Amino acid sequence: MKFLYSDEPIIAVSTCNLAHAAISVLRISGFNNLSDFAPFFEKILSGPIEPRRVYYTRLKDGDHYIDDICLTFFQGPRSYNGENILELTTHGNTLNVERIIDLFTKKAGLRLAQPGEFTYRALKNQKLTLSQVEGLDLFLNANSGYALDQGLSLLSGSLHEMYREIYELFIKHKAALELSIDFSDDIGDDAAQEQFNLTLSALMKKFETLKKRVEVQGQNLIEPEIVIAGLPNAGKSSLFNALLSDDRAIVSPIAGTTRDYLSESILIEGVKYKLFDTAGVREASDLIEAEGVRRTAQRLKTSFFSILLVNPFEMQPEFSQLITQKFDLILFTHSDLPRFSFKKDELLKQYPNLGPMGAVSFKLEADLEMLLSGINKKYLDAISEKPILLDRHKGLILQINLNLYKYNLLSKSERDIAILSSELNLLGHCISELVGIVSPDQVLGSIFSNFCIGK
Ligand SMILES: Nc1nc2c(ncn2[C@@H]2O[C@H](COP(=O)(O)OP(=O)(O)OP(=O)(O)O)[C@@H](O)[C@H]2O)c(=O)[nH]1
Ligand SMILES: [Mg+2]
Repeated sequence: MKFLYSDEPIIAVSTCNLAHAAISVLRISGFNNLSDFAPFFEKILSGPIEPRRVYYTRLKDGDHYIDDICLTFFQGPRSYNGENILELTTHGNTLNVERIIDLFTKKAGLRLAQPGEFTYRALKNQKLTLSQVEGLDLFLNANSGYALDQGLSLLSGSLHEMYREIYELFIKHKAALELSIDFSDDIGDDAAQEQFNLTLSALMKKFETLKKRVEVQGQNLIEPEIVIAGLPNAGKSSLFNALLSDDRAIVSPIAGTTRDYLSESILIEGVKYKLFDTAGVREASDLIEAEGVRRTAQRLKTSFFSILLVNPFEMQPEFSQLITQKFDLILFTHSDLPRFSFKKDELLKQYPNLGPMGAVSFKLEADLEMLLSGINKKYLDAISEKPILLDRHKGLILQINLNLYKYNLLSKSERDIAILSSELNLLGHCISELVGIVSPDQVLGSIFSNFCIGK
């Protein structure tokens, strides 16, 4: 976060850096005089450049013709971040883009922007609140349609509106409390009390709908993880490869082939998950394997969807310990082998709990669809209540809930206005943080660390 206090003019590529992209957008921000750039553009720009109009021109380095470009000028404060911004649409070849950046940094006194620096300036110039910045981050890094929608909703849509409404209701209530302290003689105790009650119940009612959206589930839906676990030789890596349609993990009949977890992205019904193949759980023969087994347990704890694979032909004593964890699905592998039913029944007698937990025999090719639709169903169920995705927001909403509850109780019994005011201030602090009006430095660092250069 070196850039926090800098306002030098900066430049960066704002489109993704694809080697063969047709076009690329470069942004220059924070300069004072547009005319400083005149030597870089050809004569058609001899007239004044009107803001928000696109101009086609030729970029040059002295007499050297560099590229045909389009440029648009956004005059601060009416721009994305409140500063003067010049957007250049150039041809996308990365070499070309690097040459243009080089030209402006070496000959126009611009500095290469750091990740998130454009948006940080938008926050600093109050063009965006902190919550909107987080919404933008969610939108840009979304792993599903739901996350895209929520990112947008935070950026400028209904969720942003709801936060603002809660903030405004809070301000109205604060005013009602002050009215009852300072002006009850003028308007009368009853009228002041009525104002107090009305504004508080409006705030609580509005907040109730928001609160429901953090109570629905505890899993990480921003980057949901699917974890395949089981004893060695259960067929975990085989399933992992089959789901990815790729020979990504080594499969072998030697127990303990996978010694640490592997992960890959997988797209299921428009949602990007992280799929994990883990080390088989058993009494480890060395330190590395022991670490692998410990990591399996860790992955299971944070998983969105966990699958236990059971090969009834290869049991180990550690199985009893493994099944104390909660799995979304238990699958029997090796169902193509003779004596499978016999082995499975034998196992179910020993572990009767496996049956009711939904264990099914599994034929790799045939049942992948069933497995994928089970995962998708869980995701759809999880988002049906429109959960809030961002942890900072979830934490603040729960904190506001607690403060509001305490404040409401106090307001019914406490006659000491000083105590009531101080409780209301605590509540106000949390609500301001949720709306993003207060921007504590510690949250800024973690939010902006996610941003790419050029945003
Ligand atoms: N017949 C049969 N063989 C299977 C099935 N699933 C996996 N295998 C075989 O079982 C052996 C072990 O499979 P893996 O996928 O490597 O098992 P794993 O659970 O990853 O094992 P570790 O990495 O050692 O923990 C390999 O030889 C696979 O080809 C199945 O459903 N039927
Ligand atoms: Mg394996």
